[in-house]
Amino acid sequence: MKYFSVFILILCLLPQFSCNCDTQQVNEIDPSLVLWYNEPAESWTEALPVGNGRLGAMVYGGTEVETIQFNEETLWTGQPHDYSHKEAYRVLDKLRELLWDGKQEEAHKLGNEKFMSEPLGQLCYQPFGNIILNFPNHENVSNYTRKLDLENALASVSYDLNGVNYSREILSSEPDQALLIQLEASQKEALEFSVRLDTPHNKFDVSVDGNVIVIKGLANNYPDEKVRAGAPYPESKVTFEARLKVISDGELVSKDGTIVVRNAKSATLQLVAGTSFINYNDISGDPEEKCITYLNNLEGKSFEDVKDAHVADYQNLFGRVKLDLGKSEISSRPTNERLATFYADEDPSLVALLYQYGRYLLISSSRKGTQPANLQGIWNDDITPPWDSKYTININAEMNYWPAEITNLSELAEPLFGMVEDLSVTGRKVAKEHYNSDGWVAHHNTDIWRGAAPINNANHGIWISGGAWLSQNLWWHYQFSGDKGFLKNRAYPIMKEASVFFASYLVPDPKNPEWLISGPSNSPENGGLVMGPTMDHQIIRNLLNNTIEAANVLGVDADFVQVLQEKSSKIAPNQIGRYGQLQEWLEDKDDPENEHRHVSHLWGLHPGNEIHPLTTPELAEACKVVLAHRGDGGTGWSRAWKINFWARLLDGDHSFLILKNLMVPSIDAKTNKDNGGLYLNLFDAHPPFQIDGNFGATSGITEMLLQSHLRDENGDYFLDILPALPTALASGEISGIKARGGFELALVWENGNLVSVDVKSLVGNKLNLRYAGALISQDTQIGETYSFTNANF
Ligand code: FUC
Repeated sequence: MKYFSVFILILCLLPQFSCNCDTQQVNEIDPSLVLWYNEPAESWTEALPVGNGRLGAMVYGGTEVETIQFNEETLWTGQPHDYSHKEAYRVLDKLRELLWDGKQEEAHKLGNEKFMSEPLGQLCYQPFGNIILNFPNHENVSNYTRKLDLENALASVSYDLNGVNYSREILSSEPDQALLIQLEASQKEALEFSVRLDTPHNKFDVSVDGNVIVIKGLANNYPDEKVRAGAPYPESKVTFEARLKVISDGELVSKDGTIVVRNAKSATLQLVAGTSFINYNDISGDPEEKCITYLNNLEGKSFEDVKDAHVADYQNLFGRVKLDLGKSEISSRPTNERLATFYADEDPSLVALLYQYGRYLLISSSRKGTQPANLQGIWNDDITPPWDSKYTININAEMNYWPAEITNLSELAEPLFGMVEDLSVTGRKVAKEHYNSDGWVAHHNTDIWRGAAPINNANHGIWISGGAWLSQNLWWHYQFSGDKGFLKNRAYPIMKEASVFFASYLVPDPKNPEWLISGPSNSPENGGLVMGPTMDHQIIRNLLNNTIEAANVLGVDADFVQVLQEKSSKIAPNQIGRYGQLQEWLEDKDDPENEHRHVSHLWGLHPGNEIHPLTTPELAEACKVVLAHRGDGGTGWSRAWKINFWARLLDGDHSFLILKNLMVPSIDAKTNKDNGGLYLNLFDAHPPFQIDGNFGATSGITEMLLQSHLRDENGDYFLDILPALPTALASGEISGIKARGGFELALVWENGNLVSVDVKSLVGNKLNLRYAGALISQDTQIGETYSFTNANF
């Protein structure tokens, strides 16, 4: 089948040949909105993801055996737990002294003995199970395609066998909280298959009740082989249940937990699932009751009913941003073939596809009321997932939400805000026990139980900026929406309490006593425990300044504002070292050979806003030196971050070069080695799969087209249009992207030049539109759109 299809496709692409086999179907595909393949997935990272924020699935598209691996986002090992280490603060001063005395190893030892989370690690996210469909004798099929349609959030499979077309559509509906699979044959009574459920957990039970398969069980304990020495890991207490209902015009027979469907033309499978999780502190929910409620809600609804509601709900989010970067004949090839040659052909519609895929993945993994997208979004088939598939908050979880505001998916950040609110509670305990301080603090990782204490090892776990960094997302939400209610009731209380912590935590630097510094902490995962890593200072400065501004907007806490102003102004400044590099630490000790994946000290360039080629040209140059040292590669998320860095440095071509470095097939076809890049389903590879790189890429492409993080002397934002347009994306259009100050933009550009820009004012702020060095400033009215052409600049 494989070679036949490729052959036909090659013929169809040659202008002198035309065939009406696959061509019509292929031509109908918008290459910037559809992933498609002419073979089933062989591995999990070839399968196609669907999700409703809570319930995710990976569709393999097999013909004889179809596996749909699924997840429910609250199925984690463990149970509610307080990770703080009682009275750890007793060694805090000693840790600082050791570091000041240059005794880092002793500091690590003491930190590991007396300062770490209990237990030493956090818990992990779990797979739920598999829907397994068997289609007897569906071997030598023809005209096979499987697709993921990003415009409608639908996965589908279609093939022919013995003159019959077999198709299926799979969706995960948010309005109906269910995964649906619709199976169709083009002829009466031609559809025959069996369906069953399984799960990788040890304790479970499967039964069939009429046309419903029921699976229930208990989450496995945290995997033994990953347990770290020290305090025991909490036992798993989360229970789960899934129900799969089969509705068909054919005959249904059940046996041994399997339902067989025969002589059918169509069948609808409805999967619902739930766990006992209610919130990080409460797992007293009833999964059976949840499943029954979900299934009752589906009663009387056809697949088309559910699909219509699903598509309408999804498009309300997805349809807000349209991106057209142009396409060519090669764009119509299957996604795996496009990826294989992208580095050479730079097909711009594949860039648009990756961009929209990031938005699709965020919509599918983060909805109001759900958990935030974890390291793998919601998609995980592994009982021992990489890094536990939890939340690393020294870059990864924040990166997941970089596209939310700028790509007009603002409400999808809500789960992150919810997590930060929880962390401000658990982190208050950690501030008390570990620092004898008020306010709240979170270290470099968290899990569904909202662990906030330092984990793993003192050398990277003791890092105090997790909560401060996460607070930036709440501030952004205000900057983009102008929503003062949100600022007052949600963002400010969090930011204020995080600032309360830092107001007492910062200490004078013995060498420069007028400077306040952070520590013990580390520059994420590079160089071990230190006093005064640059990144901490940039993040804390950002937090304190945002908190000051928020208090002023709200007209509250004048005295506290004064304290913060004084603290903020004393935080150690960015420094340029002997190679002209921005220093990662207080001391000038950077190693130009070090290609470490974290480029933490460029935080002030992105996602911060204190370094910019226009306002701080020397520091911007120093960032370029750092990027030259670190190189153009790195893990998936590291490449994604560098796309954003270079866009912020206004170098579109370098930004695009890194995008190309990210858009390579992760697995080398010859050696089978996994080098990082993209898997065939366009999931980003750390390696292994980690979703942050997808979200970071979508953010980086947006930063090439629009930036809004600089402000004039009155605090109004500059909207920089096409600030880092790559040569390879010389012509295109985008609509629906957002800027700080409450603006929605549509841009058209051609041959590297702006053609037109429409700006809708959503809040009524002053507009400062900048393009190619020229500035247009004017007042705006809420709801009005202002249009400009190139000639206006
Ligand atoms: C941080 C990174 C790793 C990985 C992990 C999940 O620890 O340094 O590269 O992304 O998070």
